[in-house]
Amino acid sequence: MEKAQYTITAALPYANGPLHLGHVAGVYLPADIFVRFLRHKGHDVAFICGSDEHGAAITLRAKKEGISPQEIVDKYHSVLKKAFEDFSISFDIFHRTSTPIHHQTAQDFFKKLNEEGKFIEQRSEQYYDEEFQQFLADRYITGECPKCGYEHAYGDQCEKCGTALSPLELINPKSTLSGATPILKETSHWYLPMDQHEEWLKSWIKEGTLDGKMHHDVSKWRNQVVGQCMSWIDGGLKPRAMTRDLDWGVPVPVENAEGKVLYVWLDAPIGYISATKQWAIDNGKNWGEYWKGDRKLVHFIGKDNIVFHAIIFPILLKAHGDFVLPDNVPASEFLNLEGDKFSTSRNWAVWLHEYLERYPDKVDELKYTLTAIAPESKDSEFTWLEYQARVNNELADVLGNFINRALVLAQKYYNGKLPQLGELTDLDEHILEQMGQIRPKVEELLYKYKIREAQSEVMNLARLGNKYLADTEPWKAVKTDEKRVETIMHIALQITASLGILLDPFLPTSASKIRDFISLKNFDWDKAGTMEVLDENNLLKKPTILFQKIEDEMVKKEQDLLFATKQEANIEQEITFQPQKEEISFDHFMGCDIRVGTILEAQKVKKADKLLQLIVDTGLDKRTIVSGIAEHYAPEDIIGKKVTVLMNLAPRKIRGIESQGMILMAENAEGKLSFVSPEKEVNAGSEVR
Ligand code: B3M
Ligand code: ZN
Repeated sequence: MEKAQYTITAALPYANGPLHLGHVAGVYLPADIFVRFLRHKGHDVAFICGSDEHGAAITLRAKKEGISPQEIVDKYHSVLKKAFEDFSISFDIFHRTSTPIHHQTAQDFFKKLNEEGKFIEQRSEQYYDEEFQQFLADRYITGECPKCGYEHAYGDQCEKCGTALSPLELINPKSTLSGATPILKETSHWYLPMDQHEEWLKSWIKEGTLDGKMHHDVSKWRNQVVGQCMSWIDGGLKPRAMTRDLDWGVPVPVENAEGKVLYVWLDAPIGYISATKQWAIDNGKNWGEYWKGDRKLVHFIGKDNIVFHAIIFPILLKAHGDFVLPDNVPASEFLNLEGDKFSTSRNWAVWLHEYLERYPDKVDELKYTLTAIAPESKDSEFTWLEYQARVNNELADVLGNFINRALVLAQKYYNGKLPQLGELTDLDEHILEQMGQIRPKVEELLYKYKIREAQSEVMNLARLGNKYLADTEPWKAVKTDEKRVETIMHIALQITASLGILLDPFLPTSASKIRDFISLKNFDWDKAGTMEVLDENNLLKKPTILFQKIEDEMVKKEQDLLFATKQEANIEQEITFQPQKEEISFDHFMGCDIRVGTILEAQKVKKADKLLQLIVDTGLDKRTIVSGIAEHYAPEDIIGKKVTVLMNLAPRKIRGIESQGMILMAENAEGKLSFVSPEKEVNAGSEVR
């Protein structure tokens, strides 16, 4: 049977910032593992990615950094490209959507659809900033969310309650350019009538059929992807504008469309096609083969991109007619970080390029951890403690330990030559059988996009090896039965060799080190798990340590770094202040009698968690005040404290106790209370004004 041929894409990251571990764990790493595996299985594969250099994501960033959009995309394209290279993500090409070949490809695509009447041109009123003389793209408008009242909702979405919005729904809209209220102005756009595509989409998503024929295996699609698509479709698809009034992007290739560009979500996925074209030119291939016929097109993405890859782009591809539709859209859920969502704006992130700068020789340690916790079917979380535990307990203690033991013993007993396989015991037979089952299981899981489980299955081989050595104890047996030890070591070394193969998609650097230790040059994936990977010609070298343990210091350092940014972010962004109160007259203020008092006694008020009953020396008298500070101060800690007292507040009964005045407290954003105490020594009774 012909081997399936694949075109694998990974979401084009916006060239407006660096990558964090969430992007890596959800999209780029699983895609890379899958591709490396396919290549080993002999499938023809193109692995396509690039930076997404259009849309408001770019222009807003440019505005923020005070440089041009071109400078922004140049800067971040290189940052992204380098990070991917340093992390050994094996794209065949990492392209850019600002290139002429992309603009041409996207425009041709649009033109064909437009000429064939696949779009609907429609006039409508849209927000326009008069000062900047510019129509406002969704992200350029903020206002109050009609659902939850959040005041800084965007024109396309409220980030507080998650509701998808259109700019016209915002209450009190404001332009983010000038801050002014935008006016409505008529403009015209090209709409994709998505509603006309509901029927075929339904059976394509649900049954995997297209034009009555089997198209793909739905059982391999992740539940959340099918679920999200069906809820969009069942909710009724609406026509969606495929053009925007913006001065950054691919110009709409139609006369009299000045100032209009293609919608970024039209142009970006076409970026997969233009990147393939460039790659084909560079490598003497025919790009068309990668987008036609029986090709399996697979999009690795994050869950926030599902609708674009599983509904909108398929509609466009089908309407165009020359292309295959995706065979699968493995979308991941989100990765969280130390108990909180990754957030670029709050700098709550571990940035890939920074990790790689700090730990250039710990690439596989990060790959392993991220795959082990990959958010394949539900959200998951990265913590530095887990990273340490995974590296120390699994990579170092299981994998590294096994490889090291096997190779050190091979040096000691056989000078680096492979000993003969002799007669097999029942235990050996059992081990061989288990070894043989691992590769097929790994393959089955990978073909189903269960990458996390596949990695753990490969680790089972290392576990098996460790257990085999622990059970057979060759270091003891060598004293009594050398022949037996030859067989044990032969098996252990074949396991080592199989690990050098099966680990390769997941941990390419370490796998290649292992293969170097055993001089394994012919890489034959299909032999993994058999007794035929190594023979007498393989020289077994002295191993070096594969994985250093992660010290507590490193964990502490990383945690501190992270939490320091959180504190900064709190100070800068999260505190919102109450607006100033209405003006009062001086006399009005002088009407308040405020003095310094000393707390003489304090006790909890029964059955009231929040209240303390205080006796306060006010200079004038010793009076009882009931204060709601019991959650912030213990009675015994505050005796003798100087505090500020509002004296002439009308007395009132609280829990049956008459309170004569009020202790003034400072309250922070989290509701923490603190006494307001004189900074120098002053007597009780001193007036405050
Ligand atoms: N740049 C959005 C994102 O990074 C977008 C993906 C494009 S894939 C064609 O989430
Ligand atoms: Zn809202």
